[in-house]
Amino acid sequence: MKSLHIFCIMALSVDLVRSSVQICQDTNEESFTIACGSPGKDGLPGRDGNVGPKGDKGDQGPRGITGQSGPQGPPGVPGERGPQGPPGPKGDTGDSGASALEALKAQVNANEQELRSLKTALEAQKKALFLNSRSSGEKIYISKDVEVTYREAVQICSRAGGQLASPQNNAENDAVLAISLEKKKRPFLGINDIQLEGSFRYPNGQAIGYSNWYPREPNDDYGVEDCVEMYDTGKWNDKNCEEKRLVICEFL
Ligand code: MAN
Ligand code: CA
Ligand code: CA
Repeated sequence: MKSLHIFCIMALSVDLVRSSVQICQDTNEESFTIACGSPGKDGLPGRDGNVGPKGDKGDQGPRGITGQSGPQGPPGVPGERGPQGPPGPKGDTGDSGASALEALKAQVNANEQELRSLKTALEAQKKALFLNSRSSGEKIYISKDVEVTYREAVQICSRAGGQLASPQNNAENDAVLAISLEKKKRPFLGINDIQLEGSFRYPNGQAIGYSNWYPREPNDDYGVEDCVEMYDTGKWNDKNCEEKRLVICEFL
């Protein structure tokens, strides 16, 4: 059988040229059986073979010479419009125009009512401010009807956006006096000599340019008087800052 195989392979090398030898694949054995009879008729074309294994990657070719880039080309033609998408989900039922108008009218009415009550409140505030404040020139003085230490009084006025009353002329002194008489309480002024004994200054640290001391004041009694109170005559007396006096703030 082996010798026949060898013989046939030899014959194949000669006979393939003449196409006179039929090569058939035996599906059971992994070998080819070559029938070496007289040449028959050509058979039907065989089935395509299986795809062979992938070959090795080839070597990289030589790098090309970089050419100069040419001018930019014209913009491309716009693409065709895509197909229309499916219709979206149905929207919520909208208000009718009439009910929207009613809602708007109700809102306007509510706004008008709020405006009326704000105006009323503003008038009341103006009245209260007029009754509780005194103005002199640019300054407005307003009292918080409480008696506290100097430090607390400074805090109250500062938090309100003003400062402790510091009259700089007779008119301003009179405005502060009017509030003091109305409240029947002596106020503390913002003026003090806390920083340097005998050197009275405004809250901003500037030396005072106006004073209205009671006779023989300031006397720094017991060496503890660095704040200033106003008597019911409008005259000033230096006093212990730990005493409690009326709060009168000034606003510019
Ligand atoms: C008290 C205090 C002092 C003031 C004298 C005036 O002792 O009010 O501040 O200077 O009276 O006699
Ligand atoms: Ca003093
Ligand atoms: Ca004094």
